[in-house]
Amino acid sequence: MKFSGEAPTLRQHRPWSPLVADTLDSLPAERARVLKQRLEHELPNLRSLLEHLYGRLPNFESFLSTLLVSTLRAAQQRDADLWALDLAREHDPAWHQRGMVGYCAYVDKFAGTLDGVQQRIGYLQELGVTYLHLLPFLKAGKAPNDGGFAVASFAEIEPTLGDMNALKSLCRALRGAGISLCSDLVLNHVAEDHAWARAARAADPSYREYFHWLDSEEAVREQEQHLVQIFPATAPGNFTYVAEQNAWVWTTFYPCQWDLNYANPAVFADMAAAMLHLANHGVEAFRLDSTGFLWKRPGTNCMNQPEVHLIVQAMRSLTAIASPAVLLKAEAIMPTQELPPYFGLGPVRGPECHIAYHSSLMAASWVALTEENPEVVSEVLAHTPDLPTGCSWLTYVRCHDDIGWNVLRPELAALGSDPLRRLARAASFLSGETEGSYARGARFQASDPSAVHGTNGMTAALTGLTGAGRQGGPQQELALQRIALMYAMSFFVGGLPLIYMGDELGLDNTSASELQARQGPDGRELHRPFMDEVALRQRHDPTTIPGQLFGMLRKLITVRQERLGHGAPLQIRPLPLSCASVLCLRRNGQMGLFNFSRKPVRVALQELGAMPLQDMFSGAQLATDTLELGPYGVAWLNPAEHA
Ligand code: OTU
Repeated sequence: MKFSGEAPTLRQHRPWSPLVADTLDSLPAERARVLKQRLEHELPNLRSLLEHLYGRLPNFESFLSTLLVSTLRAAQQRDADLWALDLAREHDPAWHQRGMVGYCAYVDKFAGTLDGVQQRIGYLQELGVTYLHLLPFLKAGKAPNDGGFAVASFAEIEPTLGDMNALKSLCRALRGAGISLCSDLVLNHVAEDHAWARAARAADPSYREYFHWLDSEEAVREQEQHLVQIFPATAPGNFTYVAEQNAWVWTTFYPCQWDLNYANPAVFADMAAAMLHLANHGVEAFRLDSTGFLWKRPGTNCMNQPEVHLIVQAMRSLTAIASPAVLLKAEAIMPTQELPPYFGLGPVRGPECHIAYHSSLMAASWVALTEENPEVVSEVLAHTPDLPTGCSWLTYVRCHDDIGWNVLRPELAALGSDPLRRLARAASFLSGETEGSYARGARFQASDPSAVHGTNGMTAALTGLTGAGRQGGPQQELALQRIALMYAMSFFVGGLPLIYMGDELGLDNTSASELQARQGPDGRELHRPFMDEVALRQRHDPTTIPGQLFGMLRKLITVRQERLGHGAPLQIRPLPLSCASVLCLRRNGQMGLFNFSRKPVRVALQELGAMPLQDMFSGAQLATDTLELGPYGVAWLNPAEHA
């Protein structure tokens, strides 16, 4: 591992402490043998990562030793089926790269409770889902709690959703159905009513050190100059005054979310333990929430600091010891060029996350849709690096958050356009403000008229399906084609494409009455509707909108599984075509064509190079020398040797 230009120190591999040796000795022989091997493999790197973070502390050796002991204990407690899964996946690191398909939902909105989700496994299987991200289900702070992203206990389930046994049972049932459960791991902050925050508020000195404090208004003002605002309208500022302490605690997001201080090794150790505990309940993937914010360096914007990668790589190393079946997924909503480090490709080299959200690609696809021109998508993909073996992009059309626009600034600037103007145009179109716009979204955090922040709304609302009135007709047809286009692109590019709950049935935005009933003013509730049971029952009826969308996604999933190669590393390259509205992507040898315009187009096959070509959806070989793409039309093509 290299870090901040220091010469790599050649470190004599020290044996582990007597405490670690005793722990190993106390384990059943077979587990001890495997764990010893894993420890031998991981420890040099893990030690070096942690030394960079905490090596200056006098008790470093005992910290490391305690951490290793608790990691070994976690491995010891792993159920036999999970232990077996660990062994299998250790020898097959590409296990998650064979056409995995994700689905993301709130437990209550999808199925009421964790048990309810278990009842819906058949539905997920029918759709073809193999990865289920359930939005926060751990015990949350008192409402409003940022949709559960203010966690009050990492070892308890939100009581209205179930308990830890229900989680375990759900994970096992999902696993039996070939579906991996992903849980959020909200690493950056805890709820103000989490025990750590309560103890800190009550002046417990060791818990005070779990957080970041500033002791004057000047210090707050000074620091704010360097920081961004995540929720400028509903939660301005990054600090919250705590009267009991007569000090300001760092709160990047809502005031009820206290940022953890990772300079304190106890924070790292507690969060690692929380992660391994959840993994032992059967969680197979962690969505590392707000990963970019974990390390504060005064005088900087405190985003994407090198230490973030030391922390995440150390977490990865602990899972490699105690639960190697587990995937780590970075939720770093950052410009494209900031993302490679989350795969361990930055200055701190080494295994890090398996998966990361490609939010620039998502945002770019919406700009492209509004401009009826995919130029921005091409620009984003041109700057998207190939990934190391075992790593993939998570691609998506919508999620529970807004579409954040500012990640696209670098690409728009590179295209020579005024980023603010262009993003403002897309945002105004999608919120339905632009004359003639089909969209029914809404602006998010739009307090500053000179800035552009994000856009809310379900896919159906943003693509014109809602606006078309659900009475049939050409506008509805166009909207359905837009949805198919957006998902087809996501499925073509992604190692892990994610379906956001409701999109498979074309659900509209949360209703006005429901929005009113919900606590808190957060505009993102607009795209957090409850599952519509009527729509769900219509999914097999192709004369209905739910039937058409469900069928369309099923088709994408099957064709992707059967015809699109899954080999890693995956290379996605845009291929310029003479027709400006068509995005042409090469995926290893295969091609995806996406017409972002409502006008039908013809593409001369000659421009694509390879011949003959097979249409993956119909299975037929293309017989003519031009390819017709209808309004928002899509084609996935195989060169003959793949066919
Ligand atoms: C994440 O979001 C979650 O996805 C949000 O739902 C939470 O509110 C937030 O963390 C706090 O836990 O910072 O790096 O809409 O894109 O807040 C990613 C803004 C984040 C989100 C942003 C985000």
